Amino acid sequence: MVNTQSYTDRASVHNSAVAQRLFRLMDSKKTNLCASVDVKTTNEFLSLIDKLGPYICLVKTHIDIIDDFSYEGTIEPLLKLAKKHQFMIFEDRKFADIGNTVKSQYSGGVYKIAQWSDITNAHGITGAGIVQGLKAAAKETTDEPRGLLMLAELSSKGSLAYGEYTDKTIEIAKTDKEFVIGFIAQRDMGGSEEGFDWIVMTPGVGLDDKGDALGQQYRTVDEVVSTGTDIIIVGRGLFGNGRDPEVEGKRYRDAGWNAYLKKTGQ
Ligand code: S5P
Repeated sequence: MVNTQSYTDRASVHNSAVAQRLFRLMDSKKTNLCASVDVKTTNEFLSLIDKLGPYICLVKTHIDIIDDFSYEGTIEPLLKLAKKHQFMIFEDRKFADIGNTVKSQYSGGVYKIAQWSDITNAHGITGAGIVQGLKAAAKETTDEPRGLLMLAELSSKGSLAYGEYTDKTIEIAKTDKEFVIGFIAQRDMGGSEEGFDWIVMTPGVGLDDKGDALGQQYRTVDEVVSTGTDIIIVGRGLFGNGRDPEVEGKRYRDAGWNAYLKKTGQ
């Protein structure tokens, strides 16, 4: 059953400090829009985020596609923008290895994701050790709260993540309901029936396009929110094809918020 409680009500009962903060932020800024900023240079990245900042609750990064990445040049200004505009950060790393390996990948290397990203995500393919490994890395790296999303379903054509795979990924999520805050999925994952409160974030959202040439498939904001999405993830719909990120940011923010008000009967 789709969760029809308000974000604020959910904030007051959630086990995770990351989820509480996110829900409160969404209600205070009146937005459930996550901007996916897949661009190649630090300049483009920061200038896009500065423009989209007022309309979003979350920025989703693929930090490894930035050609001129540096911690000082890319991450420090990103953290300043997060303060200025009040949004949280989600590195879409899609971890998919054994616990011991993801532990090092999350905390170390060039990107040091656990230091700066509030939320990250992982595939269930290797089993529940991935949750334990990532949680251990978060605890060793920082005192700030961190949250994990499990990839239960994907938006792309021919994805193998459905049926039993999705069900088993939900079982993995249940192994730690403080660290795992929800799913990347296309619909409600049954949280509210079972006493869990999963946050469902959905990519593959577009108001103008049906998909791309490489298997991406888009659904509309109303479609995804009415079937259980809490946060809409939009990338090229906001800035691709010469689109104006300020115009589109406002448009997707309003569409997402109106769909949420409709779903929760407010
Ligand atoms: O199922 C998925 C999961 C993810 S995280 N489908 C996706 O498209 N994504 C990510 O969402 C993808 O990696 C990309 O960063 C973003 C979608 O971007 P868009 O430009 O197609 O909106």
